[in-house]
Amino acid sequence: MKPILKSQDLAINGAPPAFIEQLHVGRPNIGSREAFMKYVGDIFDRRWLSNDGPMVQEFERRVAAYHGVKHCVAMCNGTVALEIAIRALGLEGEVIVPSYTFIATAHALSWQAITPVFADIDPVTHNLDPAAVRRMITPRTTGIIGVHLWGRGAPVDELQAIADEHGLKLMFDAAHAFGCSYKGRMIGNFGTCEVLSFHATKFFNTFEGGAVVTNDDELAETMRLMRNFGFVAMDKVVHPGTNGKMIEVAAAMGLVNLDAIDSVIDANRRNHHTYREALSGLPGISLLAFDEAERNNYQYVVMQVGRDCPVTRDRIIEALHAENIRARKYFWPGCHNMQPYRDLYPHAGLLLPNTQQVADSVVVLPTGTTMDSEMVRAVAAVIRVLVTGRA
Ligand code: T4K
Repeated sequence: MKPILKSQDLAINGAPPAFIEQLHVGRPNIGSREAFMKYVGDIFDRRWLSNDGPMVQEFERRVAAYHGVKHCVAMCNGTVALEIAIRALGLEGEVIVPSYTFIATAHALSWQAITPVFADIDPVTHNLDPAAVRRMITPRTTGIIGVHLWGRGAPVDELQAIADEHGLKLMFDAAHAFGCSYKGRMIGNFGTCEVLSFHATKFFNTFEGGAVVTNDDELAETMRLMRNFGFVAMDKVVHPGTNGKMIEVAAAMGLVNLDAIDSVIDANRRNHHTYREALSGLPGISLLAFDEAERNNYQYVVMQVGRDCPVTRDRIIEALHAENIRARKYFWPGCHNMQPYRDLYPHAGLLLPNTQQVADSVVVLPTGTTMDSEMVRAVAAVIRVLVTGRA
């Protein structure tokens, strides 16, 4: 598709928007380069690159303190952190998850021969619908993994009540929820444990990385063993395990980015509010809101295209891409429609009407520290022209 706008339509103070080249969902936020280089120098001087080094230990302490949780067990990425948490909790058989999530939530189960059973979401919150979770429980169900989608808390209390009633384990995929709160309490304190992702595209990154945060001493100890092949001491393995360790240079990036976190959240908040203002009044266009009484990271700007919008969601995506604005259809088409799971559940769509509807309507727009208000208004201008036919 050709760009729908000529560059002068988007000109700001007469200048064409060269920055349009760079607008991606998931552009990494990067803290002080000088501080990072200094840390790398320290790592080289110590010649300690991995295996529970001092940077990783410091990073774990700071992440745990930030979330007000007893333990942070840092890992090489969020997917391995999910796998280790699932195994440490002893999940097996079937585990209930949303289909409307990144594929890693489902893969972390099926990779361990556990069947992910997809429950529908609430069309307003995009999080698991507790009534749908209840409907999916069978004698083989051993647990529930809630996802705090977009950083907005899943219905923790309702899911905990279901888990207690049926003797199920409850954990959360909190990959989107670093630094967020639910009912005033920081994420990290819900279920038996919660899993964070620090992937490059997350608002807080360690290049690649993840962690399990928990208040359960025994579980934390088991996961520490599991991420390092089960070694308890030199030449002594006491538990089955894998290589899930975070490396020192990743922890250094994490420390630098922790120092910058307030300014990143400020930029995301500002961008979110600018989008809200710039997109207001467009027919069929709405922006997912954050509860300002909670702590939010605002890392995802989630626009929904309703049936009353004169243009379709896919046409909007196409037009944005033609302008080099790499908006995303997260998490279309839903895990249940991805090859490995579509074959497993050919009729899952019948049980997941809200998942289908939300997955078909979402456009995630670029944000983060690489964008300022002018850029946000330029992205909104493309959408406005498309929807109204006027600049
Ligand atoms: N659970 C949930 C709910 C998750 O969302 C995720 C990850 C996980 C679990 C698993 O955690 P990790 O194992 O990943 O730690 C991206 C990320 O790869 C993935 O981490 C993330 N969720 C997901 C939401 O987004 P893609 O397929 O969109 O990635 P990709 O390569 O298309 O990158 C997205 C955009 O970011 C591109 O337009 C370019 C830009 N980008 C990307 C990278 C890596 C950059 O500008 N710089 C970069 O370095 O999955």
